[in-house]
Amino acid sequence: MKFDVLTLFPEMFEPIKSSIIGRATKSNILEINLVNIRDFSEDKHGHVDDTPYGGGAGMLIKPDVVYRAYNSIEKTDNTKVIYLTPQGNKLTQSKVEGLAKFNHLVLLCGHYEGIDDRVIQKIAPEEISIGDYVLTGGELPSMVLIDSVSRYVAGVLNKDSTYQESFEGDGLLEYPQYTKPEEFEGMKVPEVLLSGHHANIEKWRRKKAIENTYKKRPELLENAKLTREDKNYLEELKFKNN
Ligand code: 4GX
Repeated sequence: MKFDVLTLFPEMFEPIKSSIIGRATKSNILEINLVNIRDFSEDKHGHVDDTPYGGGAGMLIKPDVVYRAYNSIEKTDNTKVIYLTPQGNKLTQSKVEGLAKFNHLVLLCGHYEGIDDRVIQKIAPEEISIGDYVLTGGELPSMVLIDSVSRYVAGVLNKDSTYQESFEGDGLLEYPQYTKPEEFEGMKVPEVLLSGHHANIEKWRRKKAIENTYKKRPELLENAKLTREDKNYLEELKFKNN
């Protein structure tokens, strides 16, 4: 999978050169190409922004500069162009899964007060927001998108393919996990996890995932994929908590 990132601050992307995403780029499973919008300024001073018509605070990125940067990127029929903005569609896990079906994402990062609207009209990217809060630019949202989408690219995570099907696609929170020591500050690891009885372990984990979701994010249960047995357990929990 290839990501082309259009940004005025390519140096902000150091964090995704470490850890899992860094390893995946080094082994050519992912390609992250940072394109500096400033390189497409034709101004003798390298200016990329200017004041807004009609007045107001701050600076806007000039449309022609962004358009030249955008046109420098080769697209295919499997390319999707995205503009990170608080006005966009929310980046949810199902959105992430959908984006992972493309093999080329072009991410446009605004900064300052944003980008001249005409080039947004011209490019017609999908607008995506990572959440209802205001950041200083689209760089952190781009990194969030790259990180979350990359988890779906084969070979990025070292886990067997059944994991995602059994625990991630169902919209529940995770079950609690434990490692050594067997006792920490007087708290023991649940007995079932030491039993080696895999069917019982799976049942226990499923119940804990449901319990966790019910206690911490009950609204997620509306869209969770629950079996008859899950629903029975949920009713039991509701009864106990009333
Ligand atoms: N989820 N930002 C974009 C620049 C900007 C300003 C005005 C358009 C209009 C954000 C978010 C986010 C901050 C990215 C402002 N663009 N992006 N930037 N939340 O807050 O995606």
